Amino acid sequence: MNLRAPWSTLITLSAWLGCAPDDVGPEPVAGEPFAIGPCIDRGTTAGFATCVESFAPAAAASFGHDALPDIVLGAPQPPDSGGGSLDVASLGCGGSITLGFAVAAPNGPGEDLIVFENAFATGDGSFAEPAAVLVSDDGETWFAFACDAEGDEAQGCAGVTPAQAVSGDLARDPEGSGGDAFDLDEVGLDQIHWLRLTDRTREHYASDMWCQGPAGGFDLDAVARVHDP
Ligand SMILES: [Ca+2]
Ligand SMILES: [Ca+2]
Repeated sequence: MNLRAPWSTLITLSAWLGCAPDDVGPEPVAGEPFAIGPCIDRGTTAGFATCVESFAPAAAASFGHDALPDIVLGAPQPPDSGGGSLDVASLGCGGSITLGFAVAAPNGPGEDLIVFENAFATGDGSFAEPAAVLVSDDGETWFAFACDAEGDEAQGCAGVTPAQAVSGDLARDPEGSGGDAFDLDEVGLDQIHWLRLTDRTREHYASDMWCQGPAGGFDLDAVARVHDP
C-alpha cells in the first residue's frame, strides 16, 4: 500500500532531526519544558523554522501558547497598526524556545537568519525585549551569538529591531525585513538546523518590570532563513 511510504519517510526525517512523531503533545504546562514535533518540511513555510523542538517558558508566560507550534512557524505577521505583532508566543523572563529547520539554513553571503519579535518603534529607538540566540547544526553542539543584553541597545540580541516585512518573500530579505539578522560567519558554521532563543529581558532592564503577566519577556513571531541550500 502507498500509505507506508510517506509515514516511513516522516519517521526517517524526524529521527534525523531529533523530533520524533511521538513528541507531539502533551499540552503546554506553564513553567515546564515540553517538546512539539515533528520537524517536517511544511512546503510553503520551508523558508522559515518548521518545528518547535522544545519550549521552556517562564511560569507566568502563557500568551500565544495555545497556538503553538504554528504561531511561531512560517512568515512573521505584521501588526495592523501601531505596536508590534500579536501573532506571537511569549517566553517570559528567562524562558527559552528551540526551533528546527527541516531544510538547513546555509551560511551564504551576508546575513543568514532573521528573528522577528514584536519590538516597536519609540521616540529614540525601539521597545525591546531581547533574547540571546544560539544555533546548532546537529542539535548537540551549540554556538552563541554575542548578545549584550545589559547594554542600552542590546546589541547582538534578537527582539530589538521592529519587523518591517509585509510578505513571506520580503521577510527573508534582510534589506527590507526588519527584525534582527544574524550571520553564521560570526559562529563559524556552514549551516544550521536548530536555533534557540533565551529571553534576557530581566537583564536588559535590570528589573522585573517587563516580566509580569502572560505576555512577559520576549515574544516570538517567526524565524526566517535568508538563503536556500
Ligand atoms: Ca553568512
Ligand atoms: Ca515584545
